[in-house]
Amino acid sequence: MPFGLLKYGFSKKYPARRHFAPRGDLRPSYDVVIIGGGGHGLATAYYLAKEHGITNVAVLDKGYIGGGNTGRNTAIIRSNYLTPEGVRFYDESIRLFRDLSQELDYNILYSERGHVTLAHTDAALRTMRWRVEVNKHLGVASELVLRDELARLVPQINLSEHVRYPVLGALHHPPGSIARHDAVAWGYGGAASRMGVEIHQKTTVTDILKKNGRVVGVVTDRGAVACAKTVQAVAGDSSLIAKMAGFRAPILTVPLQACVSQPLKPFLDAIVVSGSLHVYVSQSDRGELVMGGATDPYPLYSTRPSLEFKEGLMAHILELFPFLAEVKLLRQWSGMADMTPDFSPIMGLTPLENHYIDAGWGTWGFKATPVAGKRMAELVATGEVPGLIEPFRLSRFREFKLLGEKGAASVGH
Ligand code: PYC
Repeated sequence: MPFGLLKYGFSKKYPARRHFAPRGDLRPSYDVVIIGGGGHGLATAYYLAKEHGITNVAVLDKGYIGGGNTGRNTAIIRSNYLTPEGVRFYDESIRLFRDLSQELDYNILYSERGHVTLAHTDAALRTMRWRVEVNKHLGVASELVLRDELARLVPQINLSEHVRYPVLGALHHPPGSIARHDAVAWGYGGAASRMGVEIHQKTTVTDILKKNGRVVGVVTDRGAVACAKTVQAVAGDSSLIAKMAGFRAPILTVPLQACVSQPLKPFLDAIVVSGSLHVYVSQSDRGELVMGGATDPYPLYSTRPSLEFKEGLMAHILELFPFLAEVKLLRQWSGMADMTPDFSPIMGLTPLENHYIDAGWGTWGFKATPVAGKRMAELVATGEVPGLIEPFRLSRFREFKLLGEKGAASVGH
């Protein structure tokens, strides 16, 4: 038995480490206030402290860590996007994810499985080819596979030609991975907290104080604090906080539901996606199938799951894996997807000089957590927009420089 385990098990001198220092009073002022204690906000705080030595930072969250969208997704990580800007950005995220457990001294259960996006039509095959070429050009492993190779990669898929949507081929992306989503937030939060960052859970920002086009502080339900800079990283509430800051974000918020089955013996190694059937599924280390489908078809701020979604998703899952018919579901949940017109996120400067935005993640916020945090921290610390996130600037909508990424969505819209 490892010595560490004995030490912690038998001695009162070694209490288990808390994730974060207990919440104290808010200080009168901070160098940086980060609104939103999800993965992105905490990762930004971590890289501010670690790479830029800025530790007079408060992360404010209206709920609890891991309780928002960070814990309400299906934890898929990939970089097989359609636009070169998207591919480069998510590729850096994968590189950071690979070493994250060691970097944070916290096991995020990162597991590289391969990601398979099924094509059921010629049009889908064409888009896959396009993505493969963009990916390979940028050094990202992706390939088009036809039915024989697919049968080898994922032998459990129903490849019959006598079904509604026979599978023609797939985009295979070996780096596709899963991780434990809330552990990513706990890991970043814990490491940031150990470097002096304050994490204030159950602290709601109710206003942003401005003077001469600059932020001077924020008002919270626990009092006002002054600050030199603010970052908003509040998936699901992005338009509301932007409104407080005095500008409009081109975002519509729609619910995205998902569910998890009872644990099963491991049978599915790859992450399997079908855009035509509106299905994505992976098997967690606990054996549960983590499954999701299309966004709800209307904007809404509600995390209430529906029976209609579950019935529709199960019908589609059974077309791919008919042998799952008797499997029971354990849980169902809903997250909020902040959709932009071009399906790419918004990162960088805002009309308020010292207020920075990290928003519009739609259905890919989790997989961007490390890179968004690292590059937002660089922006906040240096005032220079890093090249990797510059294409995602808010002003692109005014400039008609959109970054159409819908063709890379796993989620139906
Ligand atoms: O983009 O891989 C994805 C994804 C899966 C579920 C939500 N987004």
